[in-house]
Amino acid sequence: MKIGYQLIINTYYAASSVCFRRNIFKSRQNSKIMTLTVCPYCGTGCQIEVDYSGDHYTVHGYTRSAVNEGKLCIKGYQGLSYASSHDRITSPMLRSGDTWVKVSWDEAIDYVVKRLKEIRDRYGPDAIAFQASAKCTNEENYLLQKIARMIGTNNVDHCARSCHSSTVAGLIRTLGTAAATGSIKSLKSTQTFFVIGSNTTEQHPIIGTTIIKQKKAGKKLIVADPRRTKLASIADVFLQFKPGSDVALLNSMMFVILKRGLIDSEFIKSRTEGFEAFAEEIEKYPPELTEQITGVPPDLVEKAAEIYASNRPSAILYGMGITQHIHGTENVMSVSNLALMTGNLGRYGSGIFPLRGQNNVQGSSDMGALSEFYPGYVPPDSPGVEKFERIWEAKLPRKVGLMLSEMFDAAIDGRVKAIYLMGENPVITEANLSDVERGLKNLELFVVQDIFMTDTARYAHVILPATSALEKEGTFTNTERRIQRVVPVKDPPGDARPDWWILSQIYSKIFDREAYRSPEDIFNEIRLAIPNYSGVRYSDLYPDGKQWPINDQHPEGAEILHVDKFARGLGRFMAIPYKSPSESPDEEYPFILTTGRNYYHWHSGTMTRRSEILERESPNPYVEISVNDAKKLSIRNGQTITIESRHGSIKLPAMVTSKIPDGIVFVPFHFKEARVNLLVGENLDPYSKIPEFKVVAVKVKA
Ligand SMILES: Nc1nc2c(c(=O)[nH]1)N[C@H]1C(S)=C(S)[C@@H](COP(=O)(O)OP(=O)(O)OC[C@H]3O[C@@H](n4cnc5c(=O)[nH]c(N)nc54)[C@H](O)[C@@H]3O)O[C@H]1N2
Ligand SMILES: Nc1nc2c(c(=O)[nH]1)N[C@H]1C(S)=C(S)[C@@H](COP(=O)(O)OP(=O)(O)OC[C@H]3O[C@@H](n4cnc5c(=O)[nH]c(N)nc54)[C@H](O)[C@@H]3O)O[C@H]1N2
Ligand code: SF4
Ligand SMILES: [Mo]
Repeated sequence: MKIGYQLIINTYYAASSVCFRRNIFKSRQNSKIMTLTVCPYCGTGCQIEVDYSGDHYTVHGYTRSAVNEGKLCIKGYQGLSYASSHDRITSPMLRSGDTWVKVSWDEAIDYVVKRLKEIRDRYGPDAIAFQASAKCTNEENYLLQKIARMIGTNNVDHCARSCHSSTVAGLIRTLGTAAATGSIKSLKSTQTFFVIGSNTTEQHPIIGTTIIKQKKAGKKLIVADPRRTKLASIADVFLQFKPGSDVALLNSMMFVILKRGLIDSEFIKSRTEGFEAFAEEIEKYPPELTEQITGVPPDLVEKAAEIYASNRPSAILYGMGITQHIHGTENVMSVSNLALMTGNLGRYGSGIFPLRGQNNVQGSSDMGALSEFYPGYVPPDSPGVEKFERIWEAKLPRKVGLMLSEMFDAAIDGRVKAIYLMGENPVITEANLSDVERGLKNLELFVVQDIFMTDTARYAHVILPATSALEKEGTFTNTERRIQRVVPVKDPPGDARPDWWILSQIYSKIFDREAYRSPEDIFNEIRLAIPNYSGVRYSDLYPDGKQWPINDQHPEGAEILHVDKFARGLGRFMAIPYKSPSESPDEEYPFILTTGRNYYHWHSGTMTRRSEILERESPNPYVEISVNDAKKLSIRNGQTITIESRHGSIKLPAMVTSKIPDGIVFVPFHFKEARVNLLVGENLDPYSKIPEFKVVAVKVKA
């Protein structure tokens, strides 16, 4: 029986030299005391209630949550067991030859501080690079970027580079803010969903469920994806198109909207700029012509355009199919054009939803764990940096730093001598893997702060054991800008310590400053640093989170952005011509490889592959190939085949499926047994430096 929710006060939480008391929201359900926290997986940010006792997790969705209303996907229910896995790292370690020896925290931290100072003094601050983590809290990311910048370098970045960096580059140019413009709740008022390059039911399942429910209630659904996703199979219009041809497809939809007079002229006149040059560009994309590029029949483009523009409010939801291209930023700006010309911004139920991937990638970006932005998206060369010089009492660097995708090359050619990496696993997840490994081997200092001995950690000189999201305090910001409290539900294993505590010790010793006492202590500084976070107290974020901006104008936060005016003033149209991807199929490499994810696993698999149930559902690597192509190449379902690109080759079992069209193969990047990023080259988007994970020319050999 559920007895209901209550506040259990004075829960005691200790981390070595720091001890503090917290008010923690608990409920008694049956005989268990459930702790309210946030799911550590995707950017949806579902609130979960967890009990961990007797080596077993009981998990419920929090029914009062504005995000998930009690629902969870399989990773929320079955994916938490990684935290109690027997092979967590439990002690700091220093390399000694080919192995590592356990040391005390004092020894490990003194060593890291001494080596960082030596390298800075010898080679300059830009010889050090920091990799932050969207798995970690806002407070932890804020602290890591602060350390980097106080050392004197903007070489600090994280996995947003491989993910939504093109969203940041694109939407800041067109709207002024790079975040979802509406709330998850507002999608209940959406009349038309346009899902492009997002496998929502597998990658943001709770948002996917909302779309399915709304579709069943009579709302319209358009899906654009090279693969027949679950949403594609129930869509009113499915635009199955060639990977990398998004701009041509979007321009042709906009051509139809313009020709049929379905634009919102009043909105364009009063709230936007640049329409004429943009309109001139899309004139060149009649659907009959773009069919040669996209492969989509003109009548489908016309139908999609008409539904999107006339059944308003319409919302565009997009993912990596849009962002992970050498034209990722232009794809994003194209999406923005479509919403602007139809007035689908600033109104409830409309909007643009870049579905943020990691649990805290929105927050890590807000915190300035990006080499081109200080906290709150302040560029390094702008006068805004003076504020940080005041708050941090330090002289700060003014030139853009190295991006994640550039750090390994810089390690190869010796510009970077030390990398401090927190919570990333680039040896599986970065593009152009052979260069990543060459770079890591070349470093004088490589510090890895993780919860497991990852494939990347094997290159480390120092390993620092962190606590997981289930063992620490702080805040995550989800895909709808909701800042939510993360609360410990179990004790950390061995001598693992929270990331914020480790960073705070290093900060205190490098700069001879007082260490932070708690995540709340750091959050209070974040409020001073970032205007969008300024108006909320840490204690007011629990049990319900709040959506930024939270400031004097929006004391309770804001569900919808750009209501009266855009963050940059006027919304800006961009004229975007279609350009082909960096690799196209040819005689030698006749297939297009596109990469991504599945429902059960998470990125490099360090977390989900430790869950017996998730691993049972998806135990092996695989490559999806069409029934026709398999027949032509005499490939049987399950047969091990070779996929080879200009950059490398892997062997893995074939999954013969009608989900994928002829000429395209798909490989999820979760499996270290078949690292697909050995096949992905070094081509980057010029604005955002995101790698082209979605289009690689390959050959397939039986
Ligand atoms: N289960 C699970 N969930 C996750 C993750 C995970 O690893 N596992 N990762 C999280 C993270 S960090 C992220 S960023 C999100 C990513 O979430 P998504 O973006 O939804 O995931 P992807 O599988 O990378 O790609 C999405 C879709 O893009 C399509 N696509 C491929 N090429 C193109 C193209 O050229 N154009 C278009 N329009 N579409 C194309 C693919 O067929 C795929 O259906 O998921 C988050 N959620
Ligand atoms: N081919 C291909 N490659 C891709 C993509 C693709 O679509 N195709 N997608 C890209 C995208 S969108 C993303 S976001 C990246 C993801 O790339 P990564 O961020 O490198 O992937 P993860 O496996 O999530 O790595 C997170 C690491 O953090 C550790 N960790 C978990 N919790 C904590 C914690 O609390 N503290 C600390 N210190 N560590 C913790 C985990 O053990 C793991 O090692 O991959 C990119 N790579
Ligand atoms: S949808 Fe995302 S946040 Fe919600 S339970 Fe699933 S993985 Fe966790
Ligand atoms: Mo991501």
